[in-house]
Amino acid sequence: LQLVTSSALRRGLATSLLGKDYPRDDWTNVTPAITSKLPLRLHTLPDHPLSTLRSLIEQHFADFSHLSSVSPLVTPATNFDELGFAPDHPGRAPTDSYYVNRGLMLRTHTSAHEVEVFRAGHDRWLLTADVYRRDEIDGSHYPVFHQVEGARVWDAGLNGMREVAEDNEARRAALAAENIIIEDVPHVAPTNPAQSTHDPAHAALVAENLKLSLNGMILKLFGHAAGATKAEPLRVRWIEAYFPFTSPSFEVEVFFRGKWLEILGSGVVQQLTLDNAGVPHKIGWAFGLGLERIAMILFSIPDIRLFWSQDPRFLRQFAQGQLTSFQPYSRYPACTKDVSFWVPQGASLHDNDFCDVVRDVAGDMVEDVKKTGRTSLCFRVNYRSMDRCIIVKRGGLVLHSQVVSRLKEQFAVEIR
Ligand code: FA5
Ligand code: MG
Repeated sequence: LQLVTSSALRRGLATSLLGKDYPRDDWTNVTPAITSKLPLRLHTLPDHPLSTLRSLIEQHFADFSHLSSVSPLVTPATNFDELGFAPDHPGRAPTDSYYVNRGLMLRTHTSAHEVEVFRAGHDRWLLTADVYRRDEIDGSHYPVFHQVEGARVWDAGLNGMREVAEDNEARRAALAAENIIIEDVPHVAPTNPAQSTHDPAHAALVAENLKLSLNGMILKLFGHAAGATKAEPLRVRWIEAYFPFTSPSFEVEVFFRGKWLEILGSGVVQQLTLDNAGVPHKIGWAFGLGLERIAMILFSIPDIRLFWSQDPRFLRQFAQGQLTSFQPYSRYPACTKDVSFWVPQGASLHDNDFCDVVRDVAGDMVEDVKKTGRTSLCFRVNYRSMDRCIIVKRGGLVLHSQVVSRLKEQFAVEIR
Protein backbone atom coordinates (compact mmCIF):
# COMPACT_ATOMS: atom_id res chain seq x y z
CA LEU A 1 0.00 0.00 0.00
CA GLN A 2 2.15 2.83 -1.30
CA LEU A 3 0.42 6.14 -0.70
CA VAL A 4 1.37 9.44 -2.21
CA THR A 5 1.97 11.07 1.15
CA SER A 6 4.02 8.38 2.83
CA SER A 7 6.92 8.92 0.45
CA ALA A 8 6.34 12.67 0.13
CA LEU A 9 6.48 13.05 3.91
CA ARG A 10 9.82 11.30 4.29
CA ARG A 11 11.70 14.56 4.51
CA GLY A 12 14.04 14.17 7.49
CA LEU A 13 15.56 10.89 8.66
CA ALA A 14 14.07 10.99 12.14
CA THR A 15 10.94 12.23 13.88
CA SER A 16 11.42 13.88 17.26
CA LEU A 17 8.67 13.05 19.75
CA LEU A 18 8.56 13.95 23.44
CA GLY A 19 12.32 14.51 23.44
CA LYS A 20 13.37 11.35 21.58
CA ASP A 21 14.25 10.68 17.92
CA TYR A 22 12.60 7.87 16.00
CA PRO A 23 13.63 6.61 12.55
CA ARG A 24 11.18 7.20 9.68
CA ASP A 25 10.28 4.58 7.10
CA ASP A 26 7.71 4.01 4.37
CA TRP A 27 4.91 3.76 6.99
CA THR A 28 5.67 7.15 8.52
CA ASN A 29 2.66 9.47 8.21
CA VAL A 30 2.76 11.68 11.34
CA THR A 31 2.97 15.35 10.41
CA PRO A 32 4.33 18.26 12.47
CA ALA A 33 0.72 19.44 13.02
CA ILE A 34 0.10 16.18 14.87
CA THR A 35 3.41 15.72 16.66
CA SER A 36 3.16 19.26 18.08
CA LYS A 37 0.05 18.14 20.03
CA LEU A 38 1.77 15.37 21.98
CA PRO A 39 3.16 17.54 24.83
CA LEU A 40 -0.07 19.55 25.34
CA ARG A 41 -2.10 17.02 27.41
CA LEU A 42 -5.26 19.15 27.66
CA HIS A 43 -6.90 16.71 30.09
CA THR A 44 -4.33 17.72 32.72
CA LEU A 45 -4.58 21.54 32.37
CA PRO A 46 -6.25 23.11 35.42
CA ASP A 47 -9.50 25.02 34.55
CA HIS A 48 -9.72 23.42 31.10
CA PRO A 49 -13.20 21.98 30.34
CA LEU A 50 -11.68 18.57 29.47
CA SER A 51 -9.93 18.48 32.82
CA THR A 52 -13.13 19.43 34.67
CA LEU A 53 -15.04 16.68 32.87
CA ARG A 54 -12.30 14.17 33.69
CA SER A 55 -12.47 15.08 37.38
CA LEU A 56 -16.28 14.74 37.46
CA ILE A 57 -15.91 11.21 36.08
CA GLU A 58 -13.12 10.46 38.57
CA GLN A 59 -15.36 11.64 41.41
CA HIS A 60 -18.01 9.13 40.38
CA PHE A 61 -15.38 6.36 40.43
CA ALA A 62 -13.77 7.64 43.61
CA ASP A 63 -12.42 4.27 44.81
CA PHE A 64 -10.72 3.53 41.46
CA SER A 65 -7.03 4.15 40.58
CA HIS A 66 -6.82 7.30 38.42
CA LEU A 67 -4.10 7.22 35.75
CA SER A 68 -3.44 10.06 33.31
CA SER A 69 0.19 10.19 32.21
CA VAL A 70 0.81 7.23 29.93
CA SER A 71 2.80 7.92 26.72
CA PRO A 72 0.77 7.93 23.46
CA LEU A 73 3.51 5.98 21.64
CA VAL A 74 2.57 2.32 21.37
CA THR A 75 3.34 -0.62 19.11
CA PRO A 76 0.69 -1.94 16.71
CA ALA A 77 0.83 -5.14 18.81
CA THR A 78 -0.26 -3.18 21.89
CA ASN A 79 -2.89 -1.09 20.11
CA PHE A 80 -4.37 -3.97 18.07
CA ASP A 81 -2.97 -7.53 18.38
CA GLU A 82 -3.11 -7.96 22.16
CA LEU A 83 -6.76 -6.88 22.05
CA GLY A 84 -7.69 -9.44 19.40
CA PHE A 85 -8.07 -7.13 16.37
CA ALA A 86 -8.06 -9.19 13.12
CA PRO A 87 -4.85 -8.92 11.04
CA ASP A 88 -6.81 -7.14 8.29
CA HIS A 89 -8.85 -4.79 10.54
CA PRO A 90 -9.29 -1.46 8.65
CA GLY A 91 -8.22 0.60 11.69
CA ARG A 92 -4.65 -0.65 11.17
CA ALA A 93 -4.31 1.00 7.74
CA PRO A 94 -2.04 4.07 7.51
CA THR A 95 -5.04 5.85 5.99
CA ASP A 96 -6.80 5.59 9.38
CA SER A 97 -4.00 5.62 11.98
CA TYR A 98 -0.85 7.66 12.58
CA TYR A 99 2.43 5.75 12.34
CA VAL A 100 5.83 7.01 13.53
CA ASN A 101 7.23 4.05 11.62
CA ARG A 102 6.19 0.46 10.90
CA GLY A 103 6.80 -0.62 14.49
CA LEU A 104 5.50 2.42 16.41
CA MET A 105 2.23 4.35 16.27
CA LEU A 106 0.11 6.88 18.16
CA ARG A 107 -2.56 5.01 20.16
CA THR A 108 -5.98 5.14 18.51
CA HIS A 109 -7.81 4.40 21.77
CA THR A 110 -7.12 4.11 25.49
CA SER A 111 -7.98 0.39 25.34
CA ALA A 112 -4.36 0.02 24.17
CA HIS A 113 -3.37 0.21 27.85
CA GLU A 114 -5.78 -2.38 29.26
CA VAL A 115 -3.22 -5.19 29.26
CA GLU A 116 -0.48 -3.21 31.00
CA VAL A 117 -2.80 -1.74 33.64
CA PHE A 118 -4.34 -5.12 34.49
CA ARG A 119 -0.81 -6.60 34.52
CA ALA A 120 0.25 -3.93 37.04
CA GLY A 121 -2.39 -5.40 39.37
CA HIS A 122 -5.13 -2.74 39.21
CA ASP A 123 -8.60 -4.23 39.80
CA ARG A 124 -10.57 -0.99 39.35
CA TRP A 125 -9.07 1.85 37.38
CA LEU A 126 -9.63 4.85 35.10
CA LEU A 127 -7.09 6.01 32.53
CA THR A 128 -7.45 9.34 30.70
CA ALA A 129 -5.35 10.11 27.64
CA ASP A 130 -5.03 11.78 24.25
CA VAL A 131 -5.78 9.46 21.29
CA TYR A 132 -5.05 9.95 17.59
CA ARG A 133 -7.05 9.04 14.48
CA ARG A 134 -6.82 10.21 10.88
CA ASP A 135 -10.17 11.63 9.96
CA GLU A 136 -12.16 14.23 8.08
CA ILE A 137 -12.12 17.93 9.02
CA ASP A 138 -15.26 19.46 10.51
CA GLY A 139 -16.69 20.97 13.68
CA SER A 140 -16.97 17.65 15.56
CA HIS A 141 -13.86 15.75 14.34
CA TYR A 142 -10.27 16.44 15.28
CA PRO A 143 -7.28 14.12 14.71
CA VAL A 144 -6.50 14.25 18.43
CA PHE A 145 -9.18 13.72 21.04
CA HIS A 146 -9.34 12.41 24.60
CA GLN A 147 -10.75 9.22 26.02
CA VAL A 148 -11.36 7.88 29.50
CA GLU A 149 -10.98 4.11 29.82
CA GLY A 150 -12.47 2.51 32.90
CA ALA A 151 -12.43 -1.09 34.09
CA ARG A 152 -13.31 -3.25 37.07
CA VAL A 153 -12.49 -6.91 37.55
CA TRP A 154 -13.23 -9.53 40.21
CA ASP A 155 -12.01 -13.05 40.94
CA ALA A 156 -13.98 -15.28 38.61
CA GLY A 157 -14.88 -17.70 41.45
CA LEU A 158 -18.11 -17.80 43.48
CA ASN A 159 -16.88 -15.29 46.08
CA GLY A 160 -16.18 -12.76 43.36
CA MET A 161 -19.59 -13.33 41.83
CA ARG A 162 -21.29 -12.89 45.19
CA GLU A 163 -19.50 -9.55 45.52
CA VAL A 164 -20.79 -8.46 42.09
CA ALA A 165 -24.36 -9.46 43.01
CA GLU A 166 -24.23 -7.47 46.25
CA ASP A 167 -22.79 -4.42 44.52
CA ASN A 168 -25.54 -4.67 41.88
CA GLU A 169 -28.23 -4.74 44.52
CA ALA A 170 -26.91 -1.60 46.22
CA ARG A 171 -26.56 0.27 42.93
CA ARG A 172 -30.02 -0.80 41.74
CA ALA A 173 -31.57 0.55 44.92
CA ALA A 174 -29.72 3.88 44.62
CA LEU A 175 -30.72 4.35 40.96
CA ALA A 176 -34.37 3.42 41.57
CA ALA A 177 -34.81 6.70 43.46
CA GLU A 178 -33.42 8.76 40.55
CA ASN A 179 -35.23 10.47 37.71
CA ILE A 180 -33.81 8.47 34.82
CA ILE A 181 -35.40 6.29 32.12
CA ILE A 182 -33.18 3.49 30.85
CA GLU A 183 -33.87 1.65 27.59
CA ASP A 184 -32.04 -1.61 28.12
CA VAL A 185 -31.05 -4.67 26.07
CA PRO A 186 -30.48 -8.15 27.53
CA HIS A 187 -27.17 -8.49 29.40
CA VAL A 188 -26.40 -11.56 27.29
CA ALA A 189 -28.16 -12.62 24.06
CA PRO A 190 -27.54 -14.94 21.10
CA THR A 191 -26.56 -11.84 19.10
CA ASN A 192 -24.36 -10.57 21.96
CA PRO A 193 -23.02 -13.73 23.58
CA ALA A 194 -21.11 -14.54 26.75
CA GLN A 195 -17.59 -15.85 26.10
CA SER A 196 -17.02 -19.61 25.97
CA THR A 197 -14.88 -19.38 29.13
CA HIS A 198 -17.71 -17.68 31.06
CA ASP A 199 -20.81 -19.03 32.74
CA PRO A 200 -23.50 -16.90 31.00
CA ALA A 201 -25.05 -16.13 34.40
CA HIS A 202 -21.73 -14.68 35.59
CA ALA A 203 -21.28 -12.66 32.38
CA ALA A 204 -24.82 -11.30 32.91
CA LEU A 205 -24.01 -10.22 36.49
CA VAL A 206 -20.88 -8.41 35.30
CA ALA A 207 -22.71 -6.75 32.38
CA GLU A 208 -25.40 -5.59 34.81
CA ASN A 209 -22.73 -4.11 37.08
CA LEU A 210 -21.28 -2.26 34.08
CA LYS A 211 -24.68 -0.80 33.21
CA LEU A 212 -25.52 0.20 36.78
CA SER A 213 -22.09 1.83 37.29
CA LEU A 214 -22.31 3.80 34.04
CA ASN A 215 -25.95 4.80 34.44
CA GLY A 216 -24.94 6.36 37.75
CA MET A 217 -22.06 8.23 36.10
CA ILE A 218 -24.24 9.48 33.24
CA LEU A 219 -26.83 10.72 35.70
CA LYS A 220 -24.11 12.58 37.56
CA LEU A 221 -22.83 14.24 34.35
CA PHE A 222 -26.09 14.96 32.54
CA GLY A 223 -28.79 14.85 35.19
CA HIS A 224 -28.19 18.27 36.61
CA ALA A 225 -27.06 19.93 33.42
CA ALA A 226 -30.17 18.62 31.68
CA GLY A 227 -32.26 19.99 34.53
CA ALA A 228 -34.08 16.64 34.58
CA THR A 229 -37.47 17.17 36.15
CA LYS A 230 -40.26 14.76 37.08
CA ALA A 231 -41.93 15.76 33.83
CA GLU A 232 -38.77 15.26 31.79
CA PRO A 233 -36.41 12.62 33.14
CA LEU A 234 -32.98 11.88 31.68
CA ARG A 235 -33.15 9.19 28.94
CA VAL A 236 -30.32 6.72 28.41
CA ARG A 237 -30.28 3.85 25.94
CA TRP A 238 -28.11 0.74 25.83
CA ILE A 239 -27.46 -0.82 22.42
CA GLU A 240 -25.82 -4.10 21.44
CA ALA A 241 -22.40 -3.46 19.88
CA TYR A 242 -19.27 -5.26 18.76
CA PHE A 243 -15.65 -4.74 19.85
CA PRO A 244 -12.89 -7.33 19.33
CA PHE A 245 -11.87 -7.01 22.99
CA THR A 246 -15.25 -7.38 24.75
CA SER A 247 -18.20 -9.77 24.65
CA PRO A 248 -21.02 -9.09 25.25
CA SER A 249 -20.52 -5.47 24.07
CA PHE A 250 -22.64 -2.32 24.34
CA GLU A 251 -22.79 1.30 23.24
CA VAL A 252 -24.58 3.94 25.27
CA GLU A 253 -26.50 6.94 23.99
CA VAL A 254 -27.97 9.84 25.94
CA PHE A 255 -30.95 11.91 24.81
CA PHE A 256 -29.95 15.52 25.18
CA ARG A 257 -31.47 18.70 23.70
CA GLY A 258 -33.55 16.69 21.23
CA LYS A 259 -30.85 14.30 19.97
CA TRP A 260 -29.39 10.87 20.78
CA LEU A 261 -25.68 11.30 21.46
CA GLU A 262 -23.31 8.26 21.38
CA ILE A 263 -21.00 8.61 24.34
CA LEU A 264 -19.21 5.35 24.97
CA GLY A 265 -18.37 1.76 24.05
CA SER A 266 -18.15 -1.00 26.65
CA GLY A 267 -18.50 -4.66 27.49
CA VAL A 268 -17.28 -7.71 29.37
CA VAL A 269 -13.48 -7.89 28.95
CA GLN A 270 -12.24 -10.64 26.61
CA GLN A 271 -10.38 -13.51 28.22
CA LEU A 272 -7.50 -12.86 25.76
CA THR A 273 -6.85 -9.45 27.37
CA LEU A 274 -6.77 -10.92 30.87
CA ASP A 275 -4.60 -13.87 29.74
CA ASN A 276 -2.14 -11.43 28.11
CA ALA A 277 -2.10 -9.43 31.36
CA GLY A 278 -1.30 -12.51 33.44
CA VAL A 279 -4.64 -12.41 35.35
CA PRO A 280 -6.57 -15.24 33.63
CA HIS A 281 -8.66 -16.01 36.74
CA LYS A 282 -10.39 -12.59 36.70
CA ILE A 283 -13.68 -11.49 35.10
CA GLY A 284 -14.87 -7.92 34.64
CA TRP A 285 -16.00 -5.02 32.48
CA ALA A 286 -14.39 -2.11 30.62
CA PHE A 287 -15.63 1.02 28.91
CA GLY A 288 -14.11 3.82 26.80
CA LEU A 289 -15.70 7.23 26.39
CA GLY A 290 -14.80 10.32 24.37
CA LEU A 291 -14.43 13.49 26.45
CA GLU A 292 -14.83 16.11 23.68
CA ARG A 293 -18.33 15.14 22.55
CA ILE A 294 -19.63 15.18 26.09
CA ALA A 295 -17.81 18.41 26.92
CA MET A 296 -19.20 20.12 23.79
CA ILE A 297 -22.69 19.39 25.11
CA LEU A 298 -22.12 20.14 28.79
CA PHE A 299 -20.22 23.41 28.21
CA SER A 300 -22.10 24.43 25.01
CA ILE A 301 -18.85 24.49 23.02
CA PRO A 302 -19.83 24.71 19.32
CA ASP A 303 -16.57 23.72 17.58
CA ILE A 304 -14.07 21.01 18.58
CA ARG A 305 -11.10 23.26 17.65
CA LEU A 306 -11.92 25.52 20.60
CA PHE A 307 -10.50 22.96 23.06
CA TRP A 308 -7.06 23.73 21.57
CA SER A 309 -7.50 27.50 21.71
CA GLN A 310 -4.93 29.59 23.60
CA ASP A 311 -7.24 32.62 23.37
CA PRO A 312 -7.91 34.07 26.84
CA ARG A 313 -11.46 34.85 25.64
CA PHE A 314 -11.94 31.05 25.64
CA LEU A 315 -9.72 29.93 28.52
CA ARG A 316 -10.79 32.53 31.08
CA GLN A 317 -14.46 31.43 30.78
CA PHE A 318 -13.78 28.17 32.64
CA ALA A 319 -12.85 27.31 36.22
CA GLN A 320 -11.88 23.88 37.49
CA GLY A 321 -14.88 21.82 38.59
CA GLN A 322 -17.51 24.26 37.21
CA LEU A 323 -19.98 23.24 34.48
CA THR A 324 -20.58 26.62 32.83
CA SER A 325 -21.88 27.49 29.35
CA PHE A 326 -19.46 28.96 26.85
CA GLN A 327 -20.40 32.46 25.67
CA PRO A 328 -19.31 32.69 22.01
CA TYR A 329 -17.22 35.66 20.98
CA SER A 330 -17.37 37.18 17.52
CA ARG A 331 -16.67 34.90 14.57
CA TYR A 332 -14.61 36.15 11.66
CA PRO A 333 -15.80 35.93 8.05
CA ALA A 334 -15.15 32.64 6.26
CA CYS A 335 -13.15 32.26 3.06
CA THR A 336 -13.73 29.12 0.98
CA LYS A 337 -11.41 27.90 -1.79
CA ASP A 338 -11.80 24.95 -4.18
CA VAL A 339 -8.93 22.87 -5.47
CA SER A 340 -9.05 20.20 -8.17
CA PHE A 341 -6.14 18.16 -9.45
CA TRP A 342 -4.94 15.07 -11.30
CA VAL A 343 -3.53 12.25 -9.16
CA PRO A 344 -0.35 10.77 -10.72
CA GLN A 345 -0.81 7.61 -12.83
CA GLY A 346 -1.04 4.50 -10.65
CA ALA A 347 -1.12 6.45 -7.38
CA SER A 348 -3.99 6.94 -4.96
CA LEU A 349 -4.84 9.77 -2.64
CA HIS A 350 -7.06 9.06 0.36
CA ASP A 351 -9.33 11.85 1.68
CA ASN A 352 -7.37 11.68 4.94
CA ASP A 353 -4.12 12.33 3.04
CA PHE A 354 -5.61 15.52 1.65
CA CYS A 355 -6.90 16.58 5.07
CA ASP A 356 -3.51 16.05 6.72
CA VAL A 357 -1.85 18.33 4.15
CA VAL A 358 -4.45 21.00 4.89
CA ARG A 359 -4.02 20.59 8.65
CA ASP A 360 -0.25 20.74 8.37
CA VAL A 361 -0.28 23.99 6.41
CA ALA A 362 -3.28 25.77 7.92
CA GLY A 363 -3.77 24.08 11.30
CA ASP A 364 -6.79 25.36 13.20
CA MET A 365 -7.39 28.06 10.56
CA VAL A 366 -9.50 25.49 8.71
CA GLU A 367 -13.08 24.99 9.84
CA ASP A 368 -14.00 22.11 7.54
CA VAL A 369 -13.12 20.35 4.30
CA LYS A 370 -15.89 18.88 2.16
CA LYS A 371 -16.08 17.15 -1.18
CA THR A 372 -18.21 19.58 -3.17
CA GLY A 373 -20.68 16.87 -4.16
CA ARG A 374 -21.03 18.48 -7.61
CA THR A 375 -20.28 16.66 -10.85
CA SER A 376 -17.03 17.68 -12.47
CA LEU A 377 -16.30 16.59 -16.04
CA CYS A 378 -13.07 16.96 -17.92
CA PHE A 379 -12.82 16.43 -21.68
CA ARG A 380 -9.59 16.67 -23.66
CA VAL A 381 -10.27 17.89 -27.22
CA ASN A 382 -7.56 17.16 -29.80
CA TYR A 383 -7.67 19.83 -32.60
CA ARG A 384 -5.78 18.86 -35.80
CA SER A 385 -6.77 19.90 -39.35
CA MET A 386 -6.31 17.55 -42.37
CA ASP A 387 -5.18 20.38 -44.63
CA ARG A 388 -3.73 23.31 -42.70
CA CYS A 389 -1.92 24.46 -39.62
CA ILE A 390 -4.08 25.60 -36.71
CA ILE A 391 -3.17 29.11 -35.63
CA VAL A 392 -3.21 29.77 -31.89
CA LYS A 393 -3.70 33.46 -31.11
CA ARG A 394 -2.52 35.25 -27.98
CA GLY A 395 -5.83 34.67 -26.17
CA GLY A 396 -5.72 30.92 -26.91
CA LEU A 397 -7.34 28.78 -29.60
CA VAL A 398 -10.37 30.64 -30.91
CA LEU A 399 -12.23 27.44 -31.78
CA HIS A 400 -11.85 26.18 -28.25
CA SER A 401 -13.04 29.46 -26.74
CA GLN A 402 -16.12 29.14 -28.93
CA VAL A 403 -16.78 25.60 -27.69
CA VAL A 404 -16.49 26.81 -24.10
CA SER A 405 -18.86 29.75 -24.72
CA ARG A 406 -21.44 27.43 -26.28
CA LEU A 407 -21.24 25.07 -23.29
CA LYS A 408 -21.91 27.97 -20.94
CA GLU A 409 -24.84 29.19 -23.06
CA GLN A 410 -26.50 25.85 -23.72
CA PHE A 411 -25.98 24.01 -20.44
CA ALA A 412 -25.32 26.77 -17.88
CA VAL A 413 -22.14 24.96 -16.78
CA GLU A 414 -19.57 26.76 -14.64
CA ILE A 415 -16.04 26.60 -16.09
CA ARG A 416 -13.43 25.71 -13.39
C1 FA5 B 1 -13.34 2.68 21.23
O1 FA5 B 1 -12.45 3.48 21.07
C2 FA5 B 1 -13.22 1.53 22.21
N1 FA5 B 1 -11.84 1.44 22.63
C3 FA5 B 1 -14.16 1.76 23.38
C4 FA5 B 1 -14.26 0.58 24.31
C5 FA5 B 1 -13.47 0.54 25.46
C6 FA5 B 1 -15.13 -0.46 24.04
C7 FA5 B 1 -13.55 -0.56 26.33
C8 FA5 B 1 -15.21 -1.55 24.88
C9 FA5 B 1 -14.42 -1.58 26.03
P1 FA5 B 1 -15.02 3.98 19.66
O2 FA5 B 1 -14.12 4.07 18.51
O3 FA5 B 1 -16.47 3.75 19.38
O4 FA5 B 1 -14.58 2.78 20.64
O5 FA5 B 1 -14.84 5.28 20.53
C10 FA5 B 1 -15.38 5.37 21.85
C11 FA5 B 1 -15.97 6.74 22.07
O6 FA5 B 1 -15.00 7.74 21.74
C12 FA5 B 1 -17.17 7.04 21.19
O7 FA5 B 1 -18.34 6.58 21.79
C13 FA5 B 1 -17.11 8.55 21.10
O8 FA5 B 1 -17.69 9.13 22.26
C14 FA5 B 1 -15.65 8.85 21.14
N2 FA5 B 1 -15.11 9.10 19.79
C15 FA5 B 1 -14.85 8.18 18.81
N3 FA5 B 1 -14.37 8.79 17.70
C16 FA5 B 1 -14.32 10.12 17.98
C17 FA5 B 1 -13.89 11.30 17.25
N4 FA5 B 1 -13.41 11.22 16.01
N5 FA5 B 1 -13.99 12.50 17.85
C18 FA5 B 1 -14.46 12.59 19.11
N6 FA5 B 1 -14.86 11.54 19.85
C19 FA5 B 1 -14.80 10.32 19.31
MG1 MG C 1 -18.22 3.77 17.90
